[in-house]
Amino acid sequence: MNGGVGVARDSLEGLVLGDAFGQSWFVRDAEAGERWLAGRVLRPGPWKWTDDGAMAIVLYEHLVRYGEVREDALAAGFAAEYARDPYRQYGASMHEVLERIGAGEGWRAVTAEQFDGQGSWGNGAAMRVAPLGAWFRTDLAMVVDQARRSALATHAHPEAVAGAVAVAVAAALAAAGRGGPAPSRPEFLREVAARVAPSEVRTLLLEAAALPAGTTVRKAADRLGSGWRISAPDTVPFALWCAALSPDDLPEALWRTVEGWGDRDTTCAIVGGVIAARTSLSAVPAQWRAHTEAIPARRP
Ligand code: F2R
Ligand code: MG
Repeated sequence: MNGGVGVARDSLEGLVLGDAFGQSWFVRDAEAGERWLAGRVLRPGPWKWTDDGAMAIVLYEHLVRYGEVREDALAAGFAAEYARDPYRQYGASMHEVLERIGAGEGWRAVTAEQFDGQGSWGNGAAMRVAPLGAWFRTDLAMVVDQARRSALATHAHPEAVAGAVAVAVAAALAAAGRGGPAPSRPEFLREVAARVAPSEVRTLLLEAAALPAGTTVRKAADRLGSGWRISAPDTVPFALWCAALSPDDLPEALWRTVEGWGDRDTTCAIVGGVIAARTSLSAVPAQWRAHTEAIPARRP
């Protein structure tokens, strides 16, 4: 199914922009960072995207090529991209996972062995998946199935899969709602949670939905986490709560998301991918786009 290259491409561009913007906020001087953020002073460019962008580009190009997730080819595609440029701040376990897959080992065995046989519950499967949700936006059952498959190529733990499903569903709902009014934050988060298997990710999505109107970003980050553990549960519910703060204003949502600090390239990548699926990048200031490292032309 070709669910819409254009909408998925918008989501990819939003994800890459969010990743690069968030990454620019890893500043050495935390006090100065707070001041710059309060004054909304952009960090100097260029803003380089990281593993979030690198893996999302691979996944998007995979969908353009095959129209669906083919796990063997996707795992090989991630490994090939890693071999081309391993210096994109990949998660710690991904170095071994992608090197071994690149060397010809089967992805199922390699991913299942990580962390003493638990598999990774990192946020790496969730950070790259929004364009897939946009791609399959007319069929939520398909979104869930395809997101699951895309996650398992690198992350065997059910929490990582749940995080990827949640983000993909959120992007699908955002894309499907283009041109119409956005749902309320609790409605949106509950609708996402309804498609996610029982997990800590789902429990925290429902907790996010129950946070009262007027909850500050800091308070939400305290309750939900903001990626300090680099896990799917402490990243995805917070990021989707942030995406629902201003679903029609991508720059505003990214400013607010950084207020949670934490894993800011990844929370911003998720927010960017979800909101741009609905809004495109039309309201993003030219300077932001000029600062952001370009997405390379399609590779064979
Ligand atoms: N913070 C990063 N990358 C670290 C860069 C360090 C350094 N500069 C370098 O290059 O080496 N950001 C990126 O990592 C996140 C995505 O991570 P992903 O792909 O899920 O990787 P990983 O390693 O599988 O999981 C992340 C960490 O979570 C903990 N963890 C996961 N599963 C666990 C388990 N079953 N038991 C215990 N801990 C588990 C580990 O600490 C993992 O390293 C994104 O933020 C991306 O931008
Ligand atoms: Mg990153």
